[in-house]
Amino acid sequence: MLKLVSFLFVCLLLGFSSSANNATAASKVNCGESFQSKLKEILAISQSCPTTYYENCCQIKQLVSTLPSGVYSVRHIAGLSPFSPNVHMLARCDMVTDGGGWLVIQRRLPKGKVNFVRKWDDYENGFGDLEGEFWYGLKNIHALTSQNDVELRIDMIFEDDGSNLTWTYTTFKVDGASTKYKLIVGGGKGTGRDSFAYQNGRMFTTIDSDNDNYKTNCAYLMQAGWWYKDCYFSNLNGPHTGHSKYAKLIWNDGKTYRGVSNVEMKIRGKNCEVQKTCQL
Ligand SMILES: [Ca+2]
Repeated sequence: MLKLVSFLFVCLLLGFSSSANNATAASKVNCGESFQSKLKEILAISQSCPTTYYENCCQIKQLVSTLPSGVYSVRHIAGLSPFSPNVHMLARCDMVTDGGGWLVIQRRLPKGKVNFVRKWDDYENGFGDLEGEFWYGLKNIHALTSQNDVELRIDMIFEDDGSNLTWTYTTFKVDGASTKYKLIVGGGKGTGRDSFAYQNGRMFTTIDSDNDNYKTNCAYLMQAGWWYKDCYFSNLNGPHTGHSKYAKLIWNDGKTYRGVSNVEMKIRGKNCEVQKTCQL
């Protein structure tokens, strides 16, 4: 009985925090210390309440600006996937970079152990570990980019000298299954060659679904799934250790192909305002 009462209490609080969880209500949030601490507790157990969710990483960031990057529950967007164990969707949120509120759709870490040489079904539904390396799934990325106008940010670290590179895009959409999840990307800003926009307009290709322009299958040649043309200037799902110079995790900076150790691809709604409404 006590368990039930506390469950209902938490759900009630969740309902409150959720209803307050939008851009207009964010400024009314009570920023008292006890509320903040209760909110953190609520976020941690939010999966217990089947009817409440946070829309996206931006809204969580707006609610409590000091929450760290990590895995949170967000709105259920595209049916069952490895990242939606129940009615909630799990997502990795970057709460720090450029004001935070980013939902991470792809992540690679140095010497990561997740196999990215996968077939169509895996790339469609998503795979990996949100605490480590993962691909969020074409279905999910399509849903997220068709519900809302988003910007895309790609942060990379190069293997050779540990330097950073960031590219941002004002247009990013992944079309639906009927077009093989065609990539629509534009408005790139960064340094050197825009090696992601080169793939603009291309369909997704995996080792078992060849939708690229090349005479054979680029995914098989380059050991990943990607929006290959004939074939690429970027291969961010490639293996850390490739069987050739090009069949690996790589980015062309305008001068040469460079191995990449870390990547995060992340999206944020253009209407996301991440001004700090609450401070602990
Ligand atoms: Ca081909």
